[in-house]
Amino acid sequence: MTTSIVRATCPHDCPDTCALLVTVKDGVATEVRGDPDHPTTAGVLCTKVSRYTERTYHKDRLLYPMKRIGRKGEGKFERISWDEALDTIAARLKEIAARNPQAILPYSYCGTMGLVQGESMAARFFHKLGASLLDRTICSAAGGVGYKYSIGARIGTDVEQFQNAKLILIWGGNPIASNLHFWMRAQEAKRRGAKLIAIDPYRSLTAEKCHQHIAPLPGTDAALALGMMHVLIAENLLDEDYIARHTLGFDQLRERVREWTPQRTAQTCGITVEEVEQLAREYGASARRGEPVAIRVNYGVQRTHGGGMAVRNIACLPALVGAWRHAAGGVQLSTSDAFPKNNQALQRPDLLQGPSRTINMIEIGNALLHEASPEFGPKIEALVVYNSNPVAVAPESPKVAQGFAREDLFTVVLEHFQTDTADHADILLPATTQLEHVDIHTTYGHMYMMANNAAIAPLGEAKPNTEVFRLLAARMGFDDPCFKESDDDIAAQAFNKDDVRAIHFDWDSLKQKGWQKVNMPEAPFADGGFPTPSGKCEFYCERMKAAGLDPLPAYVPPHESLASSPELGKDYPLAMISPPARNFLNSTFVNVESLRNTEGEPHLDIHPLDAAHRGIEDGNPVRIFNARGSFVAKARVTEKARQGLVVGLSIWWKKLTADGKNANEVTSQRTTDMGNGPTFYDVLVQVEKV
Ligand SMILES: Nc1nc2c(c(=O)[nH]1)N[C@H]1C(S)=C(S)[C@@H](COP(=O)(O)OP(=O)(O)OC[C@H]3O[C@@H](n4cnc5c(=O)[nH]c(N)nc54)[C@H](O)[C@@H]3O)O[C@H]1N2
Ligand SMILES: Nc1nc2c(c(=O)[nH]1)N[C@H]1C(S)=C(S)[C@@H](COP(=O)(O)OP(=O)(O)OC[C@H]3O[C@@H](n4cnc5c(=O)[nH]c(N)nc54)[C@H](O)[C@@H]3O)O[C@H]1N2
Ligand SMILES: [Mo]
Repeated sequence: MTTSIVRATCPHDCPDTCALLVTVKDGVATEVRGDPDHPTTAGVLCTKVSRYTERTYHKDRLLYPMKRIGRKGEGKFERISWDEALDTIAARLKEIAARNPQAILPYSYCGTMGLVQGESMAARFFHKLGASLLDRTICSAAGGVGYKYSIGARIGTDVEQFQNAKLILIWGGNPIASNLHFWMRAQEAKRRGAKLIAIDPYRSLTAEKCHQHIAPLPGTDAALALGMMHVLIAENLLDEDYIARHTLGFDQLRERVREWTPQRTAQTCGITVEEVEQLAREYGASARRGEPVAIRVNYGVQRTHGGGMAVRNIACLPALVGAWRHAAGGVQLSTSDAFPKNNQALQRPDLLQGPSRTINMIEIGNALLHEASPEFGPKIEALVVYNSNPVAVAPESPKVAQGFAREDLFTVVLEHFQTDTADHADILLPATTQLEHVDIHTTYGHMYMMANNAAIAPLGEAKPNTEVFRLLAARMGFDDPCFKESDDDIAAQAFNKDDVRAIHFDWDSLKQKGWQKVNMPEAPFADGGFPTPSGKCEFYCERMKAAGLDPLPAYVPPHESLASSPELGKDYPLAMISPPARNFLNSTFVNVESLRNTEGEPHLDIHPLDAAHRGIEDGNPVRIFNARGSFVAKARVTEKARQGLVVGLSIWWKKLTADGKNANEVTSQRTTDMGNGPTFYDVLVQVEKV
């Protein structure tokens, strides 16, 4: 028996991007462990990924190409050869492209975060074809834009510093579920005497374990940050020297926040005046004492109409109190911009021969149902889906499902499993998992470049995404040399080596070592140097003005809330959010029995008073509905959900629920104030006993 240990990387859409050690015995992966030497992984994996072999060798893995033999969505397929599959696809794409290539749309997101199996060969293929472009906004677009307006780039406090902080605000995140290796640092900080405060409308697993939990109404975080600024300024809890040297627009900011009294803030956010004042005082006073104060702002704050502005406002707070002076102070949203990714080489946008239209992925429901028009362009005739499960994850699912059910739509899906989306494919192609292919990764939660070696041979006839697009490119007659590059060739081009951050990057040695930190200063803004046009933290932002936005921190209310849409609130008086369940990764892992059994079935957490009012008792099946749709879940009557809020942890596969529906039946396709992002947590519903 031969046994080897292969260095790999967790491919999932999670800030932690763990370093893995895969044990392989006679060609079979028997165990996946966290690398004890990798500083952030520290030998620890989440429950999901420690079960990675269970997913890889799952009895339902797609192992052969198939073609549809039933109705769309019915899930009936028949095995075909790769030649037949690829010939069919190439013939259809050629025929459509001859009329108008923009009638073809690729749809992908972060099933794998790998730069090779994500947007490399696939992007080259669709650029060369001249297909419609996809605006990949479904997750982090709003916050990313807002953060950059304030501090210039998606960089911030290094996760490896958080254990040294004295106060940590965990704002709109549930790291026990979604950012475990940050949580390990936060717990270490707690052991060393730090205070942890969770800001979350829901008493999440994380909020339960913090010293304090403040529960504002969804979509009101921008107001809470304004109220904090008001108190910090009114009570002079400021770092005047830092403000003078490294910020822009303090005087205008002072004027702006004058109106955001603790009373007004408390009323807007649905919390108490004391909570507003005490939060600001604690933050400002701790910084005043020279202690590192840190904010981990996560994605929960940016899934409502004003999500961009909320992140922008929060990103202004550290500069006011001089928190950036410490390596363990400041704020982290994402570390994505720490990596000098060479998108030009990976994706070859230059292959696109003319301008193409862009479709926003969160509006896929509307887009698929759109007829041709001068503004819209051609009707979508073909859809190629990889690394994503839009029928389960995209908002306003009734429209998405209706679009995918169109008999005149030609749909190709590359997948590991027969997901809700795969059920609608005309041609379904088996994809390799991370254990079966090569990749290179950046991360959005730490600062290591990560390598993934293939641990085992592909199962069945599965192929990497890259190989599928290589083979299709050959059939389409695309002869640019870039369509012949191997996965290793592509990985070797992933980073711009002229950039000081990755000057030491070398693919061969990265593959050997598994990971390598980028060159970044420990305390990135201790001496200012923000990557904004002014070089300062921009309280006043000219770029926002140019984009038609308020150039100062402001409050953008939700599209749907009792305060902002009282008419709608009469019929649908409850706010609904649907954040990730701990044992799922978006809709990935829902079909792994051991994990699904731990989650049980779809639940709806509802406050005792809201439940009593509707005659709902714990355990009752309830129907959650609004004008867009409805779904059924089992009520959990609990004070974890604040009054006026219901919570349905997600994202369930529709076909694995009792009624074949999930929380996205009721979410909307409306977008955020910045970045055209989604508003998954900006939803009013009504709930009734069934
Ligand atoms: N186990 C697990 N881990 C994951 C994922 C998963 O599905 N499962 N998904 C991954 C992905 S793609 C992402 S983007 C991240 C997301 O992970 P996070 O950044 O943690 O974001 P969310 O899970 O969307 O929401 C986190 C918390 O925000 C709260 N929240 C909702 N609305 C608001 C609001 O308006 N204001 C405030 N302050 N809080 C609000 C929710 O109640 C929730 O507890 O996690 C990644 N990690
Ligand atoms: N209601 C509600 N909806 C949400 C959210 C929410 O909080 N609430 N969160 C949103 C967020 S933050 C995000 S990021 C999106 C996530 O949406 P998606 O990125 O679509 O994520 P998943 O649902 O995990 O689907 C990824 C699919 O890719 C497949 N896959 C993985 N690796 C590979 C590969 O190498 N090749 C191929 N071909 N396929 C692969 C997996 O099997 C899986 O089915 O969902 C969004 N939708
Ligand atoms: Mo996400």
